[in-house]
Amino acid sequence: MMDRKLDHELVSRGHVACPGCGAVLAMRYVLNVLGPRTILVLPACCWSVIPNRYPNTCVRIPLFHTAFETAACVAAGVRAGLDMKGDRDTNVLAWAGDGGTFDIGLQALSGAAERNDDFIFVCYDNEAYMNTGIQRSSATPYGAWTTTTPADHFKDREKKNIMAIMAAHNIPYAATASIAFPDDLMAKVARARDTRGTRFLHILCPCPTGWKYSSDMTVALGRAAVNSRVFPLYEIHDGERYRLTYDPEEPIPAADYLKLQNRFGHLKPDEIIAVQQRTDRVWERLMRTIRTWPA
Ligand SMILES: Cc1ncc(C[n+]2csc(CCOP(=O)(O)OP(=O)(O)O)c2C)c(N)n1
Ligand code: SF4
Ligand SMILES: [Mg+2]
Repeated sequence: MMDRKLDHELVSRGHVACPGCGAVLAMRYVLNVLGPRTILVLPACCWSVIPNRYPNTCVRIPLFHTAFETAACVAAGVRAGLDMKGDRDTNVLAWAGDGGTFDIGLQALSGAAERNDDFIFVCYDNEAYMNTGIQRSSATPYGAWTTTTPADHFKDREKKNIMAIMAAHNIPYAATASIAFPDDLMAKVARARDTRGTRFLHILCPCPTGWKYSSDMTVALGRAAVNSRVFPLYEIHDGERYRLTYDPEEPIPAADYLKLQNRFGHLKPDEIIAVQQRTDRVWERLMRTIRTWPA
C-alpha cells in the first residue's frame, strides 16, 4: 500500500546517498516548504549523484544539472527565463555543496549576489569535497582529517566565514540552519521563499562517510554542532541586521562534539583546547555583531 505521507514528499524513496546522509534530510525539509513549483539547479556534488541515474530520479521537481562553478549564474538565467514568460510564482533553487559555494562557485555567487539576482541559494555544507573522495575545502574546520589533510598534517586553518562574505553583498536575507533543528530550518526557508532578491541559506549537513561516524548519529551530530556553539543558528537581514534564532545558553564543550567523529580522533588535548578557544572567539564576535546591529 502506498504510504500517503511519503507520497506527498518531493524527495521520494530510491535515492543513492549513503545511509544517514544529512544532505538528503536537508533537501527534504527545504522542498517541503518550497513545494512542487520549484526548479532545482544542481552543480557537481554528492547531490548530483544522489537522485540516481536517468530515467530514475528521487526528486519530483524539474532538475537542471550544471557545471561545478555555475550554480548561481545558471539559477539567475533560469529566473530570467521565467520572468520573460511572466512566471513570477515558480521558485528557483540553486543547491550546491561547500566546494561549489565557498570555493569554486564563489565567483558566480558573488556576481549574482551583487546584482541581487532573484533566487534562493542553498549551500549544504558537509565540510569537504565528499563526492570526489573527502578532500579539504575552505569550509573544512580547523583540526579535521581529510584525504588531503591527513592526521599528521590536519587542517590548520579556520573555516572560511561564508556568512560574513554574503553579508558584505548586502543581500536581503541570509541564514544558517541545521538538519537537527527542522522547525528553525523550515521557518528560514519560508522567510527566504517570501523575500525577493538573492537569498542564501547555509545548512550544516553531517556526513557519516566523510566525518567518520556511525550513520545513526547524524541528527545527534547536528545537535551537538549547534549546542557546542561550533555552528550558531542566526540570520542576517539586508547584510546588516543580525538575529540569533537559537541560543544554547549552557553550551556543551566543543570536545563533546569532536569526540563523536573519527575525523578529529588524532587531536591531542592542547589541540582540542585550541578548538574550544576558536569556538569561543567566533561566538563572542558574533554576539558583538548581534548586539551592535540587532534585527
Ligand atoms: C571544474 C570541475 N572541477 C572539479 C570537478 C570534480 N568534482 C565533482 S564534484 C566535486 C566535489 C564537490 O564538493 P562539494 O561542492 O563540497 O559537494 P559534496 O561532494 O561534498 O557534496 C569535485 C571536485 C568538476 N566536476 N568540475
Ligand atoms: S559522502 Fe556524505 S554527503 Fe555524500 S552522499 Fe555520502 S553521506 Fe551524503
Ligand atoms: Mg562538500
